[in-house]
Amino acid sequence: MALQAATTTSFLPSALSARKEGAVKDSAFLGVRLGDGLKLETSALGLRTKVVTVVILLISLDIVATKTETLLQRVSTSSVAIRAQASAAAVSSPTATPASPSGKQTLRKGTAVITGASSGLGLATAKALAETGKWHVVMGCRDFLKASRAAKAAGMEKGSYTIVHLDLASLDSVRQFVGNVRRLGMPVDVVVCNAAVYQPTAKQPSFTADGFEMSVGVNHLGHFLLARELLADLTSSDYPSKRLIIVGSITGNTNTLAGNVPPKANLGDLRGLASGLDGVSSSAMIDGGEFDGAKAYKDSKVCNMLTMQEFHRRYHGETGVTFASLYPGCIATTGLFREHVPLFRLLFPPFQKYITKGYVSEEEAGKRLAQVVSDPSLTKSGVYWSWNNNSASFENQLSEEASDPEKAKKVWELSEKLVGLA
Ligand code: NDP
Ligand code: PMR
Repeated sequence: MALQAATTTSFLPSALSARKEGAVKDSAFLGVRLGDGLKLETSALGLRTKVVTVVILLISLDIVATKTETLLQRVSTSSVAIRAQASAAAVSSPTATPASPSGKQTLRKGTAVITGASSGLGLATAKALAETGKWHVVMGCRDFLKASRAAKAAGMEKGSYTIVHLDLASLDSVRQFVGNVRRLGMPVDVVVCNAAVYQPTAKQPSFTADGFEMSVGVNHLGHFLLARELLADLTSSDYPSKRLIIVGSITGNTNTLAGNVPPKANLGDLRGLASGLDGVSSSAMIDGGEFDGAKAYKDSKVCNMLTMQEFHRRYHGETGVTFASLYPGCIATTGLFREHVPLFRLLFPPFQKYITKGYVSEEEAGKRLAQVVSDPSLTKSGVYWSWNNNSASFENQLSEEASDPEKAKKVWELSEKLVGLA
């Protein structure tokens, strides 16, 4: 059920939300007020010492992590010229469901395109939707074999999904993906922009095939082009509730405690984005500052949430498509944290489970995103959904920056130029 945030402060999860940007000035961590309307509630006051130790550990880890040379693979501009190939498997074209004995035509199977469906939230959502028997899932993935194994391991029925190659780190690949999806001959009823990379330990930026800093290139610009291209397909779908969903996050919202953990998201005056984020003639960061992998991720999430709203303003009236974003909860076990130091990966899930209480399993998060895809009560457009501790959805409030219409317009226009749409 959808609940309005305005009436449900007490429904907010421990994943804290605040009404006003200025409400976090006097923030402190545990069991104390963080200014008007922003409070971290924890019943673990007796555990204060342990809690403080874990917090200090996490903070130190983060500092250590940012100071540690990343050992992980760097993707150089030249090495990412991966050609997209249509790798469709198990195609089953959804058709209109025959009339029921009562003579009423029931809803045909919907088709949902989900990017990054080879693990974590994307896979859990694909599984949740496929299991209903009401959805065919097109899984847009960069690693076909991984996606295929993941779908099988998740128990997804052959015929309930199609894997199509998509590397969001290449605009060519995005365009080919769109062509390949069209060639499947299925309608496109829902698109979920879910894939993401997070590079908190990277000392230096890495770049997409088109020369954009990787986090913003994949999480925002690749999806921006994909969503713009597939909007035409959504518009022409005859499905009763067509939706475009762009996954956001609490950490991009500075009206929350999580969003105030440094480095904070801040797009500044967009000078880096305006110059192409190439790290050569311009900074690799949207605000034009020094490269910081964690900030680049959070900035990309702000772009995701702004883009959803700009889509809503420009196209909801004309197309009837519902545009939405969400924070599914802290899914602390996913591959998103693969580049973080091992100790962080060990401590982060219990920290989120027992201290912030913001933790959700991949399965639960998948059900939440599946709700945004298909629940008849979540048809409102322009909304950023969150869930309270009873797993009830509510319309959440975005930070000042993540809901700034002027910034959304500028991000849109600059992104259009970068991906070759303007
Ligand atoms: P995962 O790392 O498990 O999933 C990310 C997916 O994105 C993977 O399938 C990955 O593919 C794919 N991907 C990465 N780079 C590319 C690329 N260049 N082209 C195509 N696909 C790519 O992380 P999560 O499931 O946690 O993240 C999913 C979404 O949820 C993200 O948008 C994230 O920002 C958001 N989110 C996550 C939260 C969390 O606590 N985990 C909280 C709030 C939001 P591959 O399998 O090949 O690596
Ligand atoms: Mg957080 C209610 C408190 C809360 C919530 C819901 C999250 C979610 N985090 C919270 C609080 C804190 N975090 C506090 C108090 C700290 C300091 C100890 C803290 C630290 C922290 C780190 C170092 N948190 C992190 C990191 C990461 O590297 C993660 C990140 O920022 O990824 C971008 C992260 C996250 N915390 C969350 C969520 C959902 C994330 C990761 C995923 C994301 O936003 O997509």
